[in-house]
Amino acid sequence: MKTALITGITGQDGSYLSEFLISKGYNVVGLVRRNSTVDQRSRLDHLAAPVRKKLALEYGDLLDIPSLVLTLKKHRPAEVYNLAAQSHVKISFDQPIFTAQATGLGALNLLEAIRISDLECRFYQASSSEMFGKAEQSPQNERTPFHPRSPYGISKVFAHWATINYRESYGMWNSCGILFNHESPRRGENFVTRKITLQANRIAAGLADTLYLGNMNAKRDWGFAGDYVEAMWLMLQHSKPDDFVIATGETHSVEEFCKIAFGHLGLDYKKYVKTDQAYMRPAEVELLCGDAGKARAELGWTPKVPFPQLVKMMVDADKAR
Ligand code: NAP
Ligand code: G4F
Repeated sequence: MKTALITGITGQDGSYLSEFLISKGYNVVGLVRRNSTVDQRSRLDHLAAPVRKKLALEYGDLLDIPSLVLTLKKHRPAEVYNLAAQSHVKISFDQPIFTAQATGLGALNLLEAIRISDLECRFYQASSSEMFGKAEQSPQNERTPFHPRSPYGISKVFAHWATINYRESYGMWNSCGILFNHESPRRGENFVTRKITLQANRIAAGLADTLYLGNMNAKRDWGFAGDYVEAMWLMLQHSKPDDFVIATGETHSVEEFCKIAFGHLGLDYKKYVKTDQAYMRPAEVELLCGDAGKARAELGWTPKVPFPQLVKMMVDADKAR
């Protein structure tokens, strides 16, 4: 029975990946930060017994190397998925140093911890389409140059190259998944998709009357998180470590997302959505669209949930809540 370590297990992707790996028979170990409440584990609550027996949580932090070494030595995982990060792009402008430490240096800390522990494992780094930023070409693939536009983006570029450098320098089995935006009913409430599906429901229920957004013209390649965690696992089952773009190949604006979400509740978004400068970014990524041809050809991965279905799934889940 294989053991996998997931950093960032309390996040959106961590919860889907845990479920996925447990369904494949893995024992899953998750790194959790100390918090004044245990609320941050709500995305794992549904993993009740007997599945829960396959899940162990260890206190630790990417900024605390001894906690990483201790966890690695205790569990000797065959696979390590580094999903932990300060992952909010706008907030990275408010906390650039912390973001660089957690999202950038954190990955290097984990790579060093693996090296120090003399652990032979396969390592997955959660790289991001934000690294393309002001992209020179569309769609973006594994050969597209990076032009990050935020402290988050530059931190992910650092972590990405650190992962590749440790592969090239020390022969470590390291793969980077360059994932485009992926969403779900478990998405954090201050990312644009979930912010829209939550507030559209509040408006439909008569509990609110306005949704304030930033740049509604921004376009993203949005897929379903459940599909994307399968790609992470496939990368670590591949015959060699490598880097892959994971995307749907379609791009849609924030405004289009609003139209479908409000429309699904029988509302015209134009009556309720207003722009507010507070949600604009100092530098914006205007358009992302990924070419996942390499993942399709080499991993056999394809996305399953189309865009309108994803939006409706999120609206319905918030309605039920
Ligand atoms: P998320 O919901 O924001 O989860 C982030 C996770 O990282 C949380 O579990 C958080 O713990 C943990 N974390 C933050 N700082 C940490 C630290 N210093 N030490 C240990 N844990 C720490 O993110 P997500 O959407 O699941 O994304 C997973 C990963 O994929 C992230 O690295 C993200 O940058 C990357 N990514 C995401 C997307 C996307 O569209 N979702 C696309 C490309 C790449 P707490 O719960 O304690 O805060
Ligand atoms: O939902 P967002 O905050 O996601 P963003 O910035 O694309 O980042 C997400 O995807 C990345 C992959 O490319 C991940 F690496 C990253 O960790 C994160 O998961 O914003 C999407 C777009 C942006 O252009 C933003 O300016 O929506 C625009 N937007 C417009 N109004 C807004 C808002 N974004 C947020 N969060 N809140 C708004 O009110």
